[in-house]
Amino acid sequence: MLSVRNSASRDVMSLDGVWRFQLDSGDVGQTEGWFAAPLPAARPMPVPASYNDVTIEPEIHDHVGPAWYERDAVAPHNLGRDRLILRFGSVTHDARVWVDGVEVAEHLGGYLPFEADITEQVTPGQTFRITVRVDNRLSWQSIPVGFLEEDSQGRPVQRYFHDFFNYAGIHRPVKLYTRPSVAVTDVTIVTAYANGPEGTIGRCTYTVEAEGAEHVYVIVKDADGAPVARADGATGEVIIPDAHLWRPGAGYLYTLETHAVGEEGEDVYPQRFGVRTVEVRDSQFLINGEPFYFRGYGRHEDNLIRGKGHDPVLMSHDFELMEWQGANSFRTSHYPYAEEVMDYADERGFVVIDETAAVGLNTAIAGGIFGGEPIPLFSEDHANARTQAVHADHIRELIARDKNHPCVVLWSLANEPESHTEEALNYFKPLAATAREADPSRPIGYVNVMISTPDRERIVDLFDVVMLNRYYGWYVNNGDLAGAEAALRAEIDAWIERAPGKPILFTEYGADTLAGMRDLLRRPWSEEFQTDMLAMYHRVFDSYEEIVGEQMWNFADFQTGTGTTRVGGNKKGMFTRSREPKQNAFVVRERWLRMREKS
Ligand code: BDP
Repeated sequence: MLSVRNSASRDVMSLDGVWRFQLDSGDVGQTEGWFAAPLPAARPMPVPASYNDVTIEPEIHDHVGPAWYERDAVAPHNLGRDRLILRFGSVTHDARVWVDGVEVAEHLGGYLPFEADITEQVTPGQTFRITVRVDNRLSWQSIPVGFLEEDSQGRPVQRYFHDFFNYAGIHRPVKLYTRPSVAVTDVTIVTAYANGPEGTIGRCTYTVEAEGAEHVYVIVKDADGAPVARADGATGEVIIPDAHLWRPGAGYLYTLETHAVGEEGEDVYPQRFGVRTVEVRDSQFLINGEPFYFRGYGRHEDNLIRGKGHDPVLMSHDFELMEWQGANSFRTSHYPYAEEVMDYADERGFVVIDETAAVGLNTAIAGGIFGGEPIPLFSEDHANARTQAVHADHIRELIARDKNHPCVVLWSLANEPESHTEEALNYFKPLAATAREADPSRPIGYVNVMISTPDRERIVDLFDVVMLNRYYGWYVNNGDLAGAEAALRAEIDAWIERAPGKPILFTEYGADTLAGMRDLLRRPWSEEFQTDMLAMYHRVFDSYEEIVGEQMWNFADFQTGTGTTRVGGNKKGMFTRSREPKQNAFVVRERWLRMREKS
């Protein structure tokens, strides 16, 4: 799906701001037709934001079920023969949308965009009402999975197998945009380059899909907007003389200006891209043919008050912090991030591991939390063929959204799924094929959980890299760093034997750390322990050539559900939730700046 861009033929209007909002605790809104008239008892609610922390009402914070948003908008008075599209960056988790009482869209999954052509529902220059039903419930057939229980008062409680809080609402910008009826509907770009006597020759292989077009042509413009090459036809190749590569730390971007011309007019769509290659070979991760070492973090879209609502101020600040620290990459743990974040990473030359929302496909991890009989995960009554189909659709949607981002170098199909059983192999085999079919140009991986050790693991052969989340020193060998180091080394040795030739990437390692807690004995939970534990991991990583990256857990403290292992959230952050550095941030900064200088 194309991003929303302004162009000579497209106008964009923002619908962000304060909307009207109402909980639907009895799930009666749909049968009572809340979409057909203004909401019966609405209150204000900002968009984009999670609704949970905006008010101080427990009913809203802990709500499980549908909630409704509504606002008025005005259709452009000069619409002419253009189409009018209503687009949501994300609505978490499931959405239904009406315009003046007419249903125009439905979307499953909380972290990807969707849109609806509402031209027939509006009159140019007239006000219309947008109504959105947001349902935050997770089931065995959603991605991520979850299930419902009741508390002692008979109220619904959402259970899930990941720790971050189940924030909900309209999380990303909402836009109205116009485009001609002749329209560019998709663009796919794959790049390559060759170094020769005349410098670097870039090659951009492209495919444009267009509606109602008789003729398609493309112009490549450089970062200053100067045209450097052009080609005719909906598919083809453009050669870029003297090309600037997109490199980690130097995000040079070109634009493929695509023109679709038909009887009804012309559409112009500017698709940005970078010239770069990605390849996995001989235990190395190569970007532009050079070994790349990932320095960075697993992150979350999470902050005070706004929850998972996209905020350009916070986004910019987070990138400043990452750069200050010498990081060059992050993983979009544990769901696709806002398109604005991906654009920004492209521009700033950050390298991104792009992860699906398939987190917590693993009932073993939460076994201790819920007690009772273990749940057979991949089975008819739980994660079944329908779940797999939803997961496959989600992978296709993610790749369709992010395929042209040079920052994305690797697709992560799941975080810590069950991966040591025959059922897991059957579940993931077709999904790996789905990802490869949707994008043959990038490597794929999944993030392995600690209990799926190399002697038990069954699915790694489907993937190009080994991605490990390890907590030796924290959940295992807590406080015993000597024991942790021995266990870590033994396991790395076993992975090298189990998956020869595959690069190994540490996608999580960390210790809960209460900011301000100092300890002369350097024990767990103190700032000293976090520093010591990460230093131990880094010493180990430095002694293996097969290890191609360190992404610690987590960039910042983040909100979770409550529980005996969480004190006001997950505290494994390098920074606090309000972005103050812990002591460790300065120590890791020295290491990463040194590494940046050498690379
Ligand atoms: C890992 C998960 C991550 C958690 C982390 C932790 O991938 O989402 O936040 O553990 O417990 O298992 O801190």
